[in-house]
Amino acid sequence: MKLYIAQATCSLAAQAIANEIGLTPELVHFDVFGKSTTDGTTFSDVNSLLYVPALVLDGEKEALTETITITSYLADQHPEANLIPKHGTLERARMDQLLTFIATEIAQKHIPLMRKLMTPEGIEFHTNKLLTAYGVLDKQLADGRSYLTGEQFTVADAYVWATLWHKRSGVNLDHLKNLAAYIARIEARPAVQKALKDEAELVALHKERLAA
Ligand SMILES: N[C@@H](CCC(=O)N[C@@H](CS)C(=O)NCC(=O)O)C(=O)O
Repeated sequence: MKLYIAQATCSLAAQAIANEIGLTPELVHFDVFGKSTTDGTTFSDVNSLLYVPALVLDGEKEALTETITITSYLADQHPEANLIPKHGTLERARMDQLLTFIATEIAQKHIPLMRKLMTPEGIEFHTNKLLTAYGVLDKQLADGRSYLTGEQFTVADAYVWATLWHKRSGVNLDHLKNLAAYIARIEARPAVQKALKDEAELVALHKERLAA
């Protein structure tokens, strides 16, 4: 399978989950600004919205898109990795609730801030929404649990880590100590470190090819 990624984006969640499972998808880098890909694919043919992550499964023409869908699909296919609760359970409904919260209250709130697309009122609105959302996560971690839903690392943790863009958005999270300790735990995971290393190597290769 082929996983389309972009530098320092939500595609890191899909990489981390693939690594946790031990999958080795072929990684293709999409340059969000220049629009080229490392393998020469026209990315709009993969995802007309030009969003990563996009996963092309073996034998499938149409890519699977949306971070939640890709990470959940991979995790569902490998229940032995314990990255997501089983479909049809209350635990799964709560996981889906959390993933939707991360997508809508965190990831998509960051993007216009990072891209400097907002009026002062918009900046204040989105900043407050992000502070509230991260505050909710910090509170959830206050009982000393290692990860958002307990002791088990899940797709939700991969997604929070991959979208921790507060520095680029200008949102100060220094007061959220539980969150900081939790992120450090995630960053210590070999699967997460491998995702960063693979991404950095691929981005460097892409730059070299463009410069040649
Ligand atoms: N709804 C999509 C949005 C994904 C998304 O926003 N991807 C960003 C990176 S995190 C992207 O590819 N942006 C490229 C662009 O806007 O051109 C999802 O949740 O996966």
